[in-house]
Parts: sequence; C-alpha cells; structure tokens
Amino acid sequence: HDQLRRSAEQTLERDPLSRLIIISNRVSAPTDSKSGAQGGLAVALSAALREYKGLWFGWSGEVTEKFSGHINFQRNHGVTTATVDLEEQDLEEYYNGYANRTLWPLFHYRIDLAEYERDFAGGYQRVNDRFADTVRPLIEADDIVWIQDYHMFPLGSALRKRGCRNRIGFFLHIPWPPRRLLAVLPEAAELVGHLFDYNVIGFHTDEWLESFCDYAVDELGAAREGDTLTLGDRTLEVMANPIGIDTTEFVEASRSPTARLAYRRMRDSAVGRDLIVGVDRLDYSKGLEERFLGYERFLQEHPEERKEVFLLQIAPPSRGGVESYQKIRTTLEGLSGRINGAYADVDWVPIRYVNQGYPRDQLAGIYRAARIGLVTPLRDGMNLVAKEYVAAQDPEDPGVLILSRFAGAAAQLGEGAVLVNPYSAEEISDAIVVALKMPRDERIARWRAMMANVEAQDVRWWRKRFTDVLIGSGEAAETLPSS
Ligand code: GDG
Repeated sequence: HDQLRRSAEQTLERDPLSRLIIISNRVSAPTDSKSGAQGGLAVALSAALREYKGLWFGWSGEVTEKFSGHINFQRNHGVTTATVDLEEQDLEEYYNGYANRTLWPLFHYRIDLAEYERDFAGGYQRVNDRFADTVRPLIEADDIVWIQDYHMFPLGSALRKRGCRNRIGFFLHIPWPPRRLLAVLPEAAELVGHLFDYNVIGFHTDEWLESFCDYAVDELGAAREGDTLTLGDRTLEVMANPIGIDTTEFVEASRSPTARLAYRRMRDSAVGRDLIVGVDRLDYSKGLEERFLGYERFLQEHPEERKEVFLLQIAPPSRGGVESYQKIRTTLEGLSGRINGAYADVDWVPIRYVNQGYPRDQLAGIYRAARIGLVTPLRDGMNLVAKEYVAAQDPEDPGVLILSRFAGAAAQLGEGAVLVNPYSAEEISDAIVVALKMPRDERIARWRAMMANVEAQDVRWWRKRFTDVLIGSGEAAETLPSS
C-alpha cells in the first residue's frame, strides 16, 4: 500500500492535468447544494468536483420517448455536467426496477422486499450499455474515471468492452451484504464478475469490504492477498474509505443568519422542552417505524419525562414510484397519528412529523437546537446526517448523538455516540433517558471525540484518498506481470 501511495503521489506530481470524470445515476449541479433535499452523494460530489477539472456525467432525470444519446452539457461554478434522457421503460426497469426494487433492498439486508424480475435485470444492463455508449467518446486517454454507486455496477465492464483502458474506480455508497444474502440474487456472480474490470473499488467500512471479499473468494474463487483480489487475469484493489461531509462548510452553515433564525424558531416553539431530532429520506432502511416505536416506549415508561421533550422527524419523501416507499409512508402516518392521539395534550404534541425538505442552512440551525440527534437506521452504508448533527453543535453545550450500531458511521463515531440496536424499542428508550440525563462535561467530551473525526475525515480527505489510490493503481497494473 505504501508503495502504491508513493507511486500515486509521484503520478500526481507528474501528471497534474489528468481530468476526473465522475459518473453517477443523477447529476446535481453545485449551485443546488444549499437548497432542497439532496442525497448525501450529491452533496459530497459537488464539493469534490469543485476542486477538479473534468466532467460529471449521468441521467438528466428526464424521460424521452426514444433514447437518442443526445448529451446536454452545462457549466455551473466551474463544474461541467453532461446528462442524457432515458426512456420510460428504462426508468421502470433500471431505476424503479433493478436499482430500487432489487438491489437497494437486498443490499440493505431486506431479502423480503427484494424483487427478482428478468426484465429489471435486462433493463439495468441495457441502460448501463447506453451510458457506456454515450460517455465513451467524452473520455480522453489520460482521464481517470470514477463511477458511483449501485446503479452502475456493470458500467466499468461496459466501458472496457468499448476499448476504454483508463484507470476506472468504483465507490459503493450503500452496504455490501453478507455472502449468503447476496447469493439470493440470480445475477450475483455475473455482477461481481463485472466488478473485476475496475482498478479500485471503495467501500465505507471494513465490514462491507470483508463481505465483498468473502463473496469474491468463496463464491467466485478469487485469490486474495491483503487488499488485492485476482480473478483470472484481472486484478482489483479494494479499500475501506469512509465518506465525510464538507465540515467547514457545515460549521459555517450552522452559524449563518438563516441557521440562527431556525434555531430561535425551534427554541421558541419548544417552550423549554428538549428537542429530539431525526432527519432522513423517507426510506424503510432508515428505521423510522422502529424509531417511533422506541420513542413510544420511552413515553410509556417515563411518564414524568413525557412533556419535557418532543420529537421532530423531518422525512422528505423519496422514490415515490416504488410501492414499498408508498407503504412505509402510510405506515408512518398511521403510527405517528396513533402515538399523538394517545399522548398529546392541549399544549403538547409528542411527535412533529414533517414530510418536506428544508434548506441546508435551516437544517443546520435545527440540528443545533436539538438536545438529541436520533439516527437509527436498520442498515446504512455510512449516514451523513449523524456527521452533520455533530458538526452543527455548540462546542460549549453540545447535544447527544444516539446512533444505530448498523450505520457505517458507527465505526467512526462509536466512541462519542450512544450506540443502540435500532430493532430494540427498549434500547432506544433507554438511550433517550441516558442522553437527557447526561452531564455537560460528558457531553462535551463525547462531542469532542466525534468532532475530531468529522473534521479530520471530511469529504476532501475521502476524495483525495480514493483518487490517490486510483491513480496509483493504474501505474501498478502496468508494471505487474500478467498472471
Ligand atoms: C446514501 C447512503 C451514505 C435529508 N433531508 C434533507 C436534507 N437531507 C440530506 C442530509 C444528508 C443527506 O440528505 C442524506 O444522506 P445520508 O448519508 O444520511 O443518506 P442517503 O441519502 O441514504 O445516502 C448513505 C450516503 O449515500 C453517502 O455515501 O452515507 O449511507 O444510503 O446530507 O442532510 N438536506 C436538506 N433538506 C432536507 O430536508 N437540505
């Protein structure tokens, strides 16, 4: 690894002009970064691209009658974006289908929700081939190519078939499931086989990395030596590379006039009560149902605390075209209604459940006003909300982060957060009590431990670490004898 890094540094010095081509399902221009509900991926990549020449390619989000491959170029704040429209059938089979009805649930350990349709798999491959046809002519000889996330597993392979010899890396933003769970997917072996056409694959944590290696070694017969896997004549480097937030920007956001206003508004409406906050895309992987049940347990078991707190759950809807997302929405409406009906009083409502997104600055102010950040996904690749909550706190009087053991972020923030099993209503209830009673000194000590990590391992650190290894891997591959 050291050797790779050294060679990466030398390469960077010799070759400062290689461009970076980022490819992801959706492209989000950097101007958008302060408004609306953006996924973690979008927030991270606009920050990374600001520092590079190059290009960001992906789907426009628009549907056209017949796929034409026409590319729409735009330039915003020094970042060039290139997007294409897809057909209705692509949207159904590739995006709503294979990506969000097959891979997303399966990779979040929900084999009960995953659907296995040949049409989905076919549409997924077709769209990846379309992306490859369209983006191939934009890639120049020295460019490095960085492909993002589960929508695009086979894209590297499709580019190789079209003669692309560039260094191509892949980063997975979601968990990698255990070997025996993945084996449920009919195309699993083929899909993992494709991944050997990348030079480097990054995961958030060692746990996801190890699960990937298990599958590659035990099911495909790959050979492993440290972080290098070999399958036939192809060699792949794997790395654990936890994503961070733009910490400096977020700390600033939490002190902006908008944030101060949002902070005041929250405090005033709390009339002396402690605010517990949750912020999540409306997704079954985020454990919202279990979170509400845990909070209900807390209300049941601690009548004396009841009117001292309230829970604000911000949950902007996402993936409305997929049935399981419509269902979770209905479930949560019922559950919050039931809990409020059972416990509310004329001057107090236990849960404020909000289905809309807020601008980032405002969100930062809300985090800062919250005595507890309640982040309890059942499974999460990383979880950036946990890091944002930490970054937004007042260093003199910080709140407490309650964090799921099953979020990638627990590997980095576990020292300072109160960790819980999100499936256990009792553990969530107990953790709320612990957090409410925690003395200021302990809150400060725990916050400092977390903030040190959020500052050191921010989004720039993440990007540089990945691109360094990617650049080095190309060099290494050229000098290795082929096996
Ligand atoms: C995937 C992986 C991984 C949410 N509501 C609002 C809003 N948000 C922003 C948050 C945060 C982002 O969306 C959510 O990021 P997460 O990391 O929590 O979750 P996913 O969207 O599932 O992201 C995840 C991530 O990719 C990066 O690799 O961490 O594990 O699932 O930034 O602040 N932003 C605004 N208003 C909202 O109402 N402005």
